[in-house]
Order: sequence, then structure tokens, then C-alpha cells
Amino acid sequence: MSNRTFTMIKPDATSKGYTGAILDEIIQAGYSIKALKWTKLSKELASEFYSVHKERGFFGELVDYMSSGPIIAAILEKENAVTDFRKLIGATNPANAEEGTIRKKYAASVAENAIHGSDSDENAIIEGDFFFSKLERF
Ligand code: 3AN
Repeated sequence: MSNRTFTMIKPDATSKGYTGAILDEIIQAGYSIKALKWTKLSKELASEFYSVHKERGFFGELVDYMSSGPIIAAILEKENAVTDFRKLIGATNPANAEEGTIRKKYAASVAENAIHGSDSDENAIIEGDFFFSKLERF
């Protein structure tokens, strides 16, 4: 099992000034940052990143939103990284997220849900490789 996951702090959270608080929660939860980037996705790159969802009704909305402002992308390391991170961020819809989770505290809605976390070790590698070269990981 891999001990790495990939995350993005999404445009709603960066625009509301939650970047520092969310990064602090991640570090306090025991993750070490292996790669970190402040960037903005074009519509093309957002479509590519979320291509697995291209048949879903919300795909256009998702691409518009994810390319609407800057994001933080990061590779994180900890034992059991993928599963524990999904617990830390909470349910996709913040209305269903448990108290204390990042989405419960910082997410506005299912579409603007503050943070992404990879759903498998395999996707963590694919998503990390999408954003970071070998020279950008430490
Ligand atoms: P998660 O990010 O929790 O793994 P997914 O993979 O089902 O959730 O969805 C990917 C992203 O698509 C979500 N983070 C959210 O931004 C968006 N999304 C999911 N469901 C909806 C929906 N019903 N309406 C709008 N956007 C959605």
C-alpha cells in the first residue's frame, strides 16, 4: 500500500482565505508535504483531470468551477494516507460530512466542496503525476 495521497484546495476555499487554515489542519493531522503548488487550471486541464466524470450531469459545472480561480495542489505522505485523508475531509456533500471534518468546516456545497482527496492509491499516483515533475517532490 502506498503512503501518499494527492489533494487540491479548491477555488471556493482559496478565494475565501481558508488556504492557511486547511493546510494547517492537514499538517496537524500528521501529513508531511512532499510537493506543493499554487496554480490555476485552464478549462482544458480541468476537463482532463476530471475526465472520469465526463458523462456525469455536473461535468460542465465542475470544469467551470475548478478553472474559476487559483488552487493549491499537493502530494501528502502519512501511513494509510488515502483512507485517512478521506476521513479528514469528510463526505463529498458537506451537508453529510461529519463534525470536525474539513468539508464540514469550510465547504459551501456539493459542487464547491473546498478540497479534493484521491480515492485510491492508484489515483493518488496519477493525480500527483498530473501536477508535479520529479524535480518538484521532496
Ligand atoms: P469526491 O471529490 O468526494 O471523491 P466525486 O469523485 O464523486 O467526489 O466527485 C468529484 C467532484 O465533483 C466533487 N469533489 C465535487 O466537486 C463534484 N461533484 C460531485 N457531485 C456533484 C454534484 N452532484 N453536483 C455538482 N458537483 C458535484
